[in-house]
Amino acid sequence: RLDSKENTMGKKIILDCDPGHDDAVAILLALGNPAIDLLGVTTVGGNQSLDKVTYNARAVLEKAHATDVPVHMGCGRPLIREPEAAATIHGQSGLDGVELPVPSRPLDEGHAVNWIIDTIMSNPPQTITLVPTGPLTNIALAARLEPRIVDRVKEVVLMGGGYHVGNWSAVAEFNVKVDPEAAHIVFNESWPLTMVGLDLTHQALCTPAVQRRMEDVGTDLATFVSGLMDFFRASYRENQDFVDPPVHDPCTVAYLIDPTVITTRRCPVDVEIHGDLTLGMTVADFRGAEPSPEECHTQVAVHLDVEKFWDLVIDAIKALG
Ligand code: PIR
Ligand code: CA
Repeated sequence: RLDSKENTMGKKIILDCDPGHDDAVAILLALGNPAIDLLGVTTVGGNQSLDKVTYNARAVLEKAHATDVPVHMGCGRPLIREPEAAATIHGQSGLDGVELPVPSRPLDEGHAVNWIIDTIMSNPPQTITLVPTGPLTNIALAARLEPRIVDRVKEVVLMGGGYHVGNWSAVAEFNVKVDPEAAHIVFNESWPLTMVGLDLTHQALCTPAVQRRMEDVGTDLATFVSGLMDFFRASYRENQDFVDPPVHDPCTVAYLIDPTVITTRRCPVDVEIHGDLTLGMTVADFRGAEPSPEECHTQVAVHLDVEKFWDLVIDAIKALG
C-alpha cells in the first residue's frame, strides 16, 4: 500500500464512517488508490454502536495492513434523537459474515470532533476533503465547535440522503434519518457539498459478475471483501427487496478519485426536521435552470459510470495485495 506520508500527491481526506459493510469497502478504496491520501478514519454511531463500528474500522485497517492510519472515536448517539442501528442490514457486529483480525494498533486518543478540527486547522486552507459515510453527528458538532472549518475545508462529499428514494422510510435515507438535526446543520453550512444519495448508490450493485471479479484477485483481502458482499446481499434480499446489494459508501471516494465516474446536478438541498411522515427527507429543488457554484453550494449525484466504479474498487483490492 502507498504510505500516506509518502503520498503527497493524493487528495487528503478524512473518512467519517460507521463500518458497516459498504463503509469497509470505502476504507479499502481510499487506501488502495494513489489519488487518495487517507489522513485518518473517524467513527460515529450508526449502523451499530460506536464501540462496535470503531472496532470494525480498526479491524478493516488491520486487514489491509494499514496500521499507520489513525482512528479517532466520535459521537455515540445523535444530537437529539435516540440511537437507531441498522442491525437488520449489517448484523449484530456491524460487519457480520467475515472473521475480523484483532487490531494491533491501539485506538488513537482524542475525540474525533477535536481531531477533525485540529487536522483541518493545521493544514493549508482548501486542502482537506471531508467524506462522511455515516450519520452526520461528528461533522455537525465540528462545524459548531470551530466554525472556521467551514471556509477552510476543500469540500464535503457525503453518502446520505436521496432526492427520489428512501431506505429508512418512504422518503428518507438511514444516515440522514437517524440524525436529521445533524444533517440539517451540515447541509446548511456554506461549504461546497456533494450529496451522493441513494439515487446514485442504488446504481452501484454488487452483481455476481462483479463479485467473481473480486474473487479472481485471489488474495486473502479479496476473499474478505467477497465474504462481506455475501452477507450484504443476503441482508438486502431479506430486508430491502433487492437482488444484489448496493455498495453505497465507496461511491464518494470513487468520485474524488475520478470525478467523471459520477455526473452531478447543482441544486439547493435542505433536510426536513419537522415532518412526521417526511422526517429526514433531503429535499432537492430541481425547479428552474441549474444555478452556478457561486449561487448554490450544494449538488447531488445523479449518474454512476458503473464500469469505471467497479474497476476502481477491484484495482484497489489488487493494489492492497
Ligand atoms: C443503512 C445502511 C445501508 C443500508 C441500509 N438499509 C441502512 C448504511 C450504509 O453504511 C450507508 O452509509 C448508508 N447507511 C445507506 O443508507
Ligand atoms: Ca455507512
